[in-house]
Amino acid sequence: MKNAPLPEGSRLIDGCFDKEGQASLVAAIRAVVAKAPLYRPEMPRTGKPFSVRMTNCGPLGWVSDRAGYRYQPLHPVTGEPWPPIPPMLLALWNEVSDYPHPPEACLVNFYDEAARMGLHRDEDEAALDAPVVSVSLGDSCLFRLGGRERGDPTRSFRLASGDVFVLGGPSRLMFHGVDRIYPGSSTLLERGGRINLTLRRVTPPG
Ligand code: MD3
Ligand code: FE
Repeated sequence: MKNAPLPEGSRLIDGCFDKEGQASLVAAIRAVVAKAPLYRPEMPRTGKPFSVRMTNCGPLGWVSDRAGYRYQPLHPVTGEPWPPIPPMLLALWNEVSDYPHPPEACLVNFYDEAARMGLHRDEDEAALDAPVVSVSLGDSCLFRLGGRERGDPTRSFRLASGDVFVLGGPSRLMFHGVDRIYPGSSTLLERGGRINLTLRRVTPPG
């Protein structure tokens, strides 16, 4: 059971979505991307482009540009509001988050075979009492989970299509990243690659 060695507050649900559920999610995300196209964010200050392409759905979306990281209600390229979070993802949040308010942002990350994500913490959300709920679709990745400090030891494991990862409590502020994609490890996406969805509560309720 690969759930056993995970830190307190984190829970990996292997195969949470079966093939049919994964296909439904991909269809829902394609509809989101049709309205809010994937774009390539840039690093704060340097403007270095991300290797991951991104979009969002929900009232708020996470963006990065030379000015910094932030949540905002409009797509930075189209200037339009982000489309709503698909009902399937709201249902997932209700099942696994143990949080009594809905998520406000769903960040959609698309990785081609060369994309990766450096070690970082998700700390742009004021509602740090809410977990982050992640869904992996398509090719598997090598995921790295560290500790609360950048230099803490890390452990690596594969996230596969249909896996759901819930990061709450003491795990919420742990460093994490994606070291590599395994091209050809899934047939879910016709042209390959990996999609990661992260559901987030941004603002404290009330
Ligand atoms: C561990 N995404 O979008 S999701 C991100 O696979 C991000 O695209 C990765 O990190 C991806 O910010 C990882 C799993 C995840 C999400 C949030 C976490 C792991 C986490 C927050 C704390 C600790
Ligand atoms: Fe993250």
